Amino acid sequence: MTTLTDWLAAQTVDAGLASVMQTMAAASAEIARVLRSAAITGETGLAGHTNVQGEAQKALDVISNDIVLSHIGENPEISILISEELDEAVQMQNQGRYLVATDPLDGSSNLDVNVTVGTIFSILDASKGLLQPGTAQLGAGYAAYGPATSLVLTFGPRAAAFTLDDTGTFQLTTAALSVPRASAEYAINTARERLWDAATRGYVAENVAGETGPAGKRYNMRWVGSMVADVHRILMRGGIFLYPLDSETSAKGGRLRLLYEGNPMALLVQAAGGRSTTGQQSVLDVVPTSIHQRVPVVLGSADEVARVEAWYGRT
Ligand code: P6P
Repeated sequence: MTTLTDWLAAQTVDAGLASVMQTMAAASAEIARVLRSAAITGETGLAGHTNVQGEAQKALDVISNDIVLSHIGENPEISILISEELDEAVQMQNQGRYLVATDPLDGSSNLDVNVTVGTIFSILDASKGLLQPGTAQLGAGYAAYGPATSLVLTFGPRAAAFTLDDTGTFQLTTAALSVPRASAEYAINTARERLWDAATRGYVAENVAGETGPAGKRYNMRWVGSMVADVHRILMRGGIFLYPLDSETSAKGGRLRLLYEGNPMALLVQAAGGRSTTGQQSVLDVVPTSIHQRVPVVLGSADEVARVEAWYGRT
């Protein structure tokens, strides 16, 4: 087996950048340990606070953010942290070259029912400011806390997957993830159908029409309600994830956040041969105007994303 440390050493990337990945991997392994016993220690209750999104913070959101902050503070290569759980960007004591944007615990509404949640992160050059498009990312990754703890990373050219072993070491389990171009599985919250735009409605209707419809094949639908879980499934076996603009989210620019959900996930999926779109452009091309900006996100198997883009092109 190849450990994360060995894999990073073999990558042709700056040692400082590799150390940022190690830092986020170590933080993720600690969060995994905390989650495993949270129901026993009673930490899944509300923290009594709300985050910048106005969402009730779970105790574990706060704990996970603190864990990330602690690990990042120990890495002199990281000078700025942007977190879903913090209103403003944090200037660390260190003058390092790198900025990390993270959702420390995405999907935390699933915690009480023991459904996979995750930590998502994006790595940028701190000298280029807080508001950089996804194409500027130097790396990205997520940890998925499920039956196993998976870590999926990219520096751009490819995406690799690791699994946490019982010694707390991440072992390489897939050296190069590849999202199949075609798929018959889509992920969208269908309870929002009445809010969808014509393009989303048209694309989903073709899927529902199955073998006798325009798509000419039978589709299945999966929606976990945890982006990390849905995206991990897509990276492992293909499919498409949609959280498009709808009549309710359009006022805020979308549901998911650009810097620490849309961008890292789009970079990972594209590194594995998939595609992403907001409906109008690649997620990675959106130039942020604020650190907690929201964005519509469609990503996954290239042929499926292309069908969605075609629907937006004609509506
Ligand atoms: P809905 C979790 O809160 C999250 O940010 C993503 O992880 C997930 O894909 C989405 O929201 C779920 O949204 O509308 O189904 O609750």
